[in-house]
Amino acid sequence: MTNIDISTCHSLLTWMKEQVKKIVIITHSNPDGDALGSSLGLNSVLLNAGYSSAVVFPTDFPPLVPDLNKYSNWVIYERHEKAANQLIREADLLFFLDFNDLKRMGKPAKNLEKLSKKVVLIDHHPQPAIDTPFLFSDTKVSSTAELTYDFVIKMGWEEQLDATGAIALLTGIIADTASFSHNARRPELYSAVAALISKGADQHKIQEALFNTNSEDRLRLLGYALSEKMEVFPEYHAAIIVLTKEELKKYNFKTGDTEGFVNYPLSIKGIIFSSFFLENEEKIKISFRSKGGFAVNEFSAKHFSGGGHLNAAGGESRQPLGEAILKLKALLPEYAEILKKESLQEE
Ligand SMILES: [Mn+2]
Repeated sequence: MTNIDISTCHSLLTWMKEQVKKIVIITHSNPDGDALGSSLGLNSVLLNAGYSSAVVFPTDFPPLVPDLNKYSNWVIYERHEKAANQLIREADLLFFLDFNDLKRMGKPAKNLEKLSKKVVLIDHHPQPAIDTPFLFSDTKVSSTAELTYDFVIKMGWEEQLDATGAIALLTGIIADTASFSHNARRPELYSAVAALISKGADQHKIQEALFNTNSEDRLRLLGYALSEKMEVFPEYHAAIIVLTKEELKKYNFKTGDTEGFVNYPLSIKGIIFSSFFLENEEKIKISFRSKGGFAVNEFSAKHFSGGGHLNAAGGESRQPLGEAILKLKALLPEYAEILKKESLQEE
């Protein structure tokens, strides 16, 4: 069971049938596999259901969904601002997917408030800060894509979900669970996966598009990061990886190359808290991951102006890199007790 409320679906559907022709789906900036998969999947269903629907992606993205050329009606805002704004202006209804706060949308959000459009939110991040009667928010599901699948079924669009839509939705699920390794305990998830595979989603193809796309530079950067730049603090069940501007340059860094690096230290037995510092142009981007109940979203909000999920969060620092790292290291003793407790739970 998800939080997709059937009576809310019914009232939405009645209203859509009467009043809605044009729809725009918007997801968060720097869309990940779940943002892409859920948006393209829902768009495919809406097109098949006869709506004039399109996706606006705030920024560019890597080709994480297989056969991207099979998907029609999507535009990247930062590249085609005029066309995207026109779509948004003319839309009768907006879908917001995979984010809980307009801030995550970036530029396309700037005109939205004065347009005062009707919005449907489908998302799995905690504490949605978007005010709409059509709120489908559920933090226990694996991904927005899983929630979108349930939404599609409850809206009565099962027949409109074809192989193309199913591939996109399954991509979102596999991306956000890292191949069913986290947020993947609920049996309902596997019913959704079974249905998507029956519809023609090829999970092997999805794995290839998501995970086997390393460039030689990226793989060498990963090797370097793990062998030379990872510090492990067994007494705090924690590890830190730091990459500087110069190091990124040496390995011809391209955006996205360090995606997932933060997860590797968690594969060390006993490590339940991992931090990754990336020195960017004007600030330091930080990623946090944890296992069990250690809430990295709270940790990040408190100390590194960030937030996110319980076990996966982002943050930033405008201090010099050395100072930001010292700050984190100095915090570890404060959290020693809870880290120890959580590490015992994981054994
Ligand atoms: Mn997601």
